[in-house]
Amino acid sequence: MLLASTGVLSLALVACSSDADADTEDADTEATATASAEATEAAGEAAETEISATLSEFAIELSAASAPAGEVTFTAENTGALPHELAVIRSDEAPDSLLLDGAMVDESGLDVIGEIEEFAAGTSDSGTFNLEAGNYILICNIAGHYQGGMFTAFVVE
Ligand SMILES: [Cu+2]
Repeated sequence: MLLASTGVLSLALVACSSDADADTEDADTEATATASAEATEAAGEAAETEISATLSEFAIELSAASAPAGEVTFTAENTGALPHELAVIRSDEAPDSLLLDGAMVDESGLDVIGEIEEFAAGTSDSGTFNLEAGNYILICNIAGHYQGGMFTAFVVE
């Protein structure tokens, strides 16, 4: 009887001490993560931002209208019935005032940073662009889609 009680007591002590170890490890991990975030800020490294874009007929909706300068990843979901694309253009023009060439925006005089090329309805695609501070316009430049309303402003600060 006495031996059995001692055994239970020992087990309880072991359990306690292993809990304590686990807590200490958690605290260490948090401290490391915090220090790392502070080091990144201190070094002035470029931010990495993720923005969700929803493409449909005929609109582009973003999860945020701005981002800090740096790497911006747009994850675009095509919720429409047609293929769509997402082009990133640096421009101070109003989003609805780009010059047309037929049924498409004339990209020849524009600062096109890059694009997520045409992808099918019901699918998603993503693209990462290194964006400097400035004004941007995101468009879908499939014939007729810009005129339909597939444009939106985006600001990089
Ligand atoms: Cu489109």
